[in-house]
Amino acid sequence: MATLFEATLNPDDTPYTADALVAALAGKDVLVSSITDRLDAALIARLPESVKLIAQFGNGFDNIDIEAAYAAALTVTNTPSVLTEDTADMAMMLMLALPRRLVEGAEVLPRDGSWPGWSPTWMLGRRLRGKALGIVGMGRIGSAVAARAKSFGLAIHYFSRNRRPPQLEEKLEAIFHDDLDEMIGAVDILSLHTPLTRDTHHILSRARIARMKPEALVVNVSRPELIDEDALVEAIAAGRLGGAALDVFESRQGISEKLLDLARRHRIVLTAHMASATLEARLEMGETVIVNIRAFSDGHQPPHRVLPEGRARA
Ligand code: 8YV
Repeated sequence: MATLFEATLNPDDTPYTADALVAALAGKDVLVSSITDRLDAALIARLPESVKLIAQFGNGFDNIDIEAAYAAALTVTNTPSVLTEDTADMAMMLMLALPRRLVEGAEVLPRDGSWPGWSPTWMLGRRLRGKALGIVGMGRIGSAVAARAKSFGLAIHYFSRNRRPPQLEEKLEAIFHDDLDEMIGAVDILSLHTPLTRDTHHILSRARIARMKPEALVVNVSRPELIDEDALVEAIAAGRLGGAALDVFESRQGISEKLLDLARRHRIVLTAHMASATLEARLEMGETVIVNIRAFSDGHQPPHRVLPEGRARA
């Protein structure tokens, strides 16, 4: 981007405050944002008039008030597809990590080499094959997770706003549920792949957590706000739920002590919002941002335009 455009970079990766962002955008045409930039209606109202495009470096765009941007005649784009496979890999890794005690197994080895050796009941976990996986949101990432999970011998169940075509269901042997509550009560692992919207905030609510099987696991590589985290932590701590593997969790006030405690006790696996963090994905995300900017600045509809809910693409 620095080669192609007159780019002003945020060199130390510390998210800008609203004031600093507005100041940095004086006279600029494009804002390349990421998930750490909160572009709410108030911030959008303060953007300099020169700014016409918000080119998000990311698939998710819940940090942007899309309605407000649209009303202000700003174009918003994102970078879908290029991080699908890496994110699905991470979901699969987390799905295996808890039942197969991956983190515990890596930590238990004494650093001084004094490990006494193997025994038949050493590090017993639980088998993944034969379990039922419930996918919430069968979009690109959800489908990529389902394809992997099928080859690991999991039975695929899904809940999605729109039922997927029969060819896909057949390929994945996926069972569609139009009732999320009912699916939640039937699966051993629940993996969340829906974007964060007004409708999906706390989609895994306290009431739904209470419906889960007592040994069930929750996997989340999407957004923390999809889960009522207090309810999740309480259920796991009380032994009413098997555990959780979370790449995303509430951290605005620091990671909660209760969450950390369950992680120390290996009831929860926590990773550092890294599901799409491969060199390949980051480069392709950058390329996609450039394609969006180029198309827009040449007067074309950028390929990855994001519109408010219910508005068809022009
Ligand atoms: C990235 C993500 O961390 O794309 C997303 O929606 O959550 C992550 O893959 C993010 O894109 C950085 O802006």
